[in-house]
Amino acid sequence: MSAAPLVETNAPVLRVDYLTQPLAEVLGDARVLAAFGFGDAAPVHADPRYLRVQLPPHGAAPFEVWRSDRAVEHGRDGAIAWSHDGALQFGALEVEEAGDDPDAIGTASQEAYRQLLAFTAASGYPHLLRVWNYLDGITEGDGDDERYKRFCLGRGYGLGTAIEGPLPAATAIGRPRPGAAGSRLQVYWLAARVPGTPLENPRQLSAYCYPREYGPQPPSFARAMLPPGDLPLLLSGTASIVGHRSLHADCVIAQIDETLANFDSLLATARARRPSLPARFGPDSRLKVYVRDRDELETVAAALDARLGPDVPRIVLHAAVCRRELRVEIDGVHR
Ligand code: 3EB
Repeated sequence: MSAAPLVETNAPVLRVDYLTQPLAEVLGDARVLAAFGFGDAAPVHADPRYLRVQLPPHGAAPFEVWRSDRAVEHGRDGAIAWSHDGALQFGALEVEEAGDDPDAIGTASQEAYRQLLAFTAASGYPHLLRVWNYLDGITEGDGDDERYKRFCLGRGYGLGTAIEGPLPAATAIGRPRPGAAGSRLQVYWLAARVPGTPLENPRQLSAYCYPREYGPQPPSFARAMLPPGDLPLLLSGTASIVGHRSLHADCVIAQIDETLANFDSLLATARARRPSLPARFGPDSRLKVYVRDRDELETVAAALDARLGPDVPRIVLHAAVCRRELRVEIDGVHR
């Protein structure tokens, strides 16, 4: 007769949806691990599962909601807001930049990653799957003093021996307003009790191997993370970079096409591990699109309408990418 059921009843479930109902209703669902609102018009709410990300959306943005299939616990521990469902943890942390520190962003990122690692380890979710980093004035400063490069250095120190990997998938994006007194680094993450599989993209040099010209500390992230079980593929911020070079500095449309070609290649890599993943983005993908110039928001939205059609849910945000010549970056999840 039939063997014992192969269904792993404890297997985590994770759904990402873009929802337009009121925030109170979204957070009323006890299975919600995390919810994000975009732009200054997004509500403020004390629930530790909710985070406002101050990137202005193109048009009205929905909430981005990450849901489990079981009851979620949540709370705060010092500066860290957390939630977990027994298998997965979301955490969020903000670190103020000290006004009198010439390397305020480096100091803040080191502190953020030190706290992040201590918390994930102590709480029993030591496997970092995905991290999002938001900073002000990301390309301000020159040479090795550029703020993104200082961020990478601080992140490297904060990671300590964890920098040896496995590294999480990640996004590092700038808030579009210029850096000012009162800047703060916002970091949030998804961690798990069991590890995922980091993936690299054969069209791109691994970011952690970027040559010295991009800064003293190569960026510490993997191109994607394939979590265990049936969880969606977690896609890092992806731009018009082939090898380690930025391409098409003068054309946002060409940058979009190069970025989508990078995703084709990344999805092919993921499908070698999990053949059930679709080869192209579709109705179960969720994309976030970051556009540097306000004037190009509409162009990018229209180009994606033409390339992806209406069936691939996406949110277009005004944000600064971490290389000055990059006009657009896309991240998301895929299943
Ligand atoms: C790139 O491919 C674009 O420093 O965490 C993308 C995703 C980028 C994450 C990070 C940076 C980061 O190099 C930039």
